[in-house]
Amino acid sequence: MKSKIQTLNLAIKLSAVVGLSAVHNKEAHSQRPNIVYIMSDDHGYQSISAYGGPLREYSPTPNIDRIADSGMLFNRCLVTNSLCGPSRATILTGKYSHMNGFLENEVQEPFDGSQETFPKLLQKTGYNTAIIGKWHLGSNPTGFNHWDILPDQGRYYNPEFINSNGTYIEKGYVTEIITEKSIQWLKKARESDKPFMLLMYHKAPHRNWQPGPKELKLYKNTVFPEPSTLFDDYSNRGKAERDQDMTISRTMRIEEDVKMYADKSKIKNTTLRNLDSLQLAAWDEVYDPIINQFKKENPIGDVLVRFKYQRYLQDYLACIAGVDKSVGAILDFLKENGLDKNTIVIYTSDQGFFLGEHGWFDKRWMLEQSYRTPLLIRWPGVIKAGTVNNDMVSNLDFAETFLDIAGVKIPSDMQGESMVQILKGKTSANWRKEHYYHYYEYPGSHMVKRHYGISTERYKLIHFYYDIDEWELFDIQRDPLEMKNVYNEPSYASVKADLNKRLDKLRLRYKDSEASARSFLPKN
Ligand code: SGN
Ligand code: CA
Repeated sequence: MKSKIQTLNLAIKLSAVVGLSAVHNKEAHSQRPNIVYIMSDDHGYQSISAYGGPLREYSPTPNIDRIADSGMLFNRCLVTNSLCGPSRATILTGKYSHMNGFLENEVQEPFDGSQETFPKLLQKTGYNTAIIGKWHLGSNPTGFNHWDILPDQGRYYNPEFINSNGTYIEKGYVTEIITEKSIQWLKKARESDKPFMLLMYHKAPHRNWQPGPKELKLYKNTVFPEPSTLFDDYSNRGKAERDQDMTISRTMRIEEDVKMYADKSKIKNTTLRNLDSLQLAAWDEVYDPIINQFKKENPIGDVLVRFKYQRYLQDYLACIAGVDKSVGAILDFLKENGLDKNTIVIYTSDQGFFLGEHGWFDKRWMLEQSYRTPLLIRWPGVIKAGTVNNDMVSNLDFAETFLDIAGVKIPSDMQGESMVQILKGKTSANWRKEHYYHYYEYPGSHMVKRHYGISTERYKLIHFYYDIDEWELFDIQRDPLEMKNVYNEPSYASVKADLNKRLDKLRLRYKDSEASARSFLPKN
């Protein structure tokens, strides 16, 4: 009700000056579009029903799907470095990690916030800008009229926030809090004549996948289909696949990840310590029966892997259900407040995620599930509703796209491309046909070896370096599950030679090289 009154007030205020029909015209045409960019943390495209995978019947995402229905769904949005901080730094700067200086999360200097970013440029040219949620770049945000962020990874329950006044705690569940804060900010932003740009960055569904109070029970009895590669033995591939530490069987922790806590009296040593007694009671009501059953059955071997996989998906997808509701709340707010027509809504994740494929969770690889991130964009009047796009786009392109949308000059040292022509349904003939990738965080969590590579529509050529020197080539057309390295097969000799040349050219183009990679190696 309140929102309708506000809409009316605004309309009356403006109609006094220009007349009511002109208001609509003014709002639709002369105002630069608002941008609401929603990003979750570790959301694999496999768990968005609009992407059509086998999970869609079990855990639909009706609100994220609304963006696909009214906008464009991207099938090949690729990241430059599949990890939280580096992806966020690339999105802000429009540059690869070696150019913006943020290569990995763990031994990283904070993000250098003095460099050029798209929020700064939007702010300078008249946008009201905000970041709310998980920032994860070490330094405080720059280029925002308003910022209210989680420190580091943030907590699911009763999280701390940091804003320009300092650190404080909010009671409740993080996805709901970030949504509410965003709506409060949008309410103020709509009162101003300035166009706005909001980055709403969710923490969910990041590990350890703690669902919100409203979603706790959602999937507790659901049995999800298993990926065909759940029991991958990594044959036909190299050391990198064999030596990682990210398997459901070995790496996933039975207590903190799967929530089968053996002794609840030790809760102060776990990530459940932040729940208050009511939140904990609601939690126990759901998990205690599962724990009891688990203790009784005491599964081992493959049965235990299957059990862990099911528990993982139940919690992960319940987190997604919370994010999906958040997207719905934002779309509803925009519509109810007459902002939907002139606001571009983007939904994406900082990277993809393994949901049991290759027996894994987590990300980091230039392999499909972590390299490819979901991207859905709604822009009424520009994007044709219900479009599916297969062009090779990248999180490297986001900064330039937003600047282009806002009519702001794009700095010449940004390394992506504006996607505006693609959004208009007019992909240019020389749009990229190959994409460059470089991952650095090793040694580190999950022990995925450093690698860089090139992907084309059909192939991926990957070089693992640092403590090994191994190459892998995947023929995605013949081997979509990426189970067989064909690098040493004679029949691929010419493909390999061609990709090698193109990889060299990409490295030159983006100013990456062995020397630059070496300069980022740990010094000891
Ligand atoms: C934590 C997680 C890892 C995860 C990294 C990076 N471990 O270290 O599983 O890969 O974050 O995630 S946990 O025990 O703390 O959950 S990222 O999204 O920030 O890149
Ligand atoms: Ca992430």
